[in-house]
Amino acid sequence: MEGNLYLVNGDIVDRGPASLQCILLLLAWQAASPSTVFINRGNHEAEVVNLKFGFYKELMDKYGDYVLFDLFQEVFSWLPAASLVSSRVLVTHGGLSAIPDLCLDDIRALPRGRGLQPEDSPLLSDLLWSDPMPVGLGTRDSSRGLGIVFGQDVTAEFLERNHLQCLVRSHEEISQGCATSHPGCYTVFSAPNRAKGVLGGVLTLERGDGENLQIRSSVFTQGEAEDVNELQKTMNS
Ligand SMILES: [Mn+2]
Repeated sequence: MEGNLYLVNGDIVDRGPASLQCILLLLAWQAASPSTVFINRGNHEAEVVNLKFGFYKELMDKYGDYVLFDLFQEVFSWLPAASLVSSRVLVTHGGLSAIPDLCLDDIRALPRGRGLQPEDSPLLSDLLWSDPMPVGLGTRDSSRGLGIVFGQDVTAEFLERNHLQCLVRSHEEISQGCATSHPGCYTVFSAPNRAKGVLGGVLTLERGDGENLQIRSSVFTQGEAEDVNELQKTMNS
């Protein structure tokens, strides 16, 4: 809708047989309206993951051309690791890092381009691969093999240090589309029916009267656009 900004939080490919159409459509929207459409990098916008989870095979089946795969890796390496909304909400695909005293400037300083892969940078890898712990404090290694798991104390300290309201991330399938993973950390997952019955989630961030943004969650089901907003609720104010 006119006047809205749209941020897609990564993992656009490796999600079924039409990943190519999804990423091309998003890139076309971004090219047509670069000040309106924003795309964060997910852990699936990466070479080793694409080789294993479908995007490489999809490109080879459709075009049989490794050069195209290489071009996509170049494009993916230019996608930002995170986006900052109204200086108050940090949106990244995975989560936080165990790097001490992590600041927004550390994220801004991350290199991009030239085919850079997440495993080339510990911070980039953590931002794209980490998960919040629902309970428990501190940080631990992740069973995913990359990234960490982090507690609400890590989130709270990061938000305080960077004068942020909250962290929004994706990366985990949430059957109800959106959830509060722990205080200050929301998860939104927007691929309905990835597993049967999974809802697609959308978070809407709006300026309110005060400093904080108002965050509302909505869900949709596959192929039923009329259901958008049907289950809207306010997550905080
Ligand atoms: Mn992911």
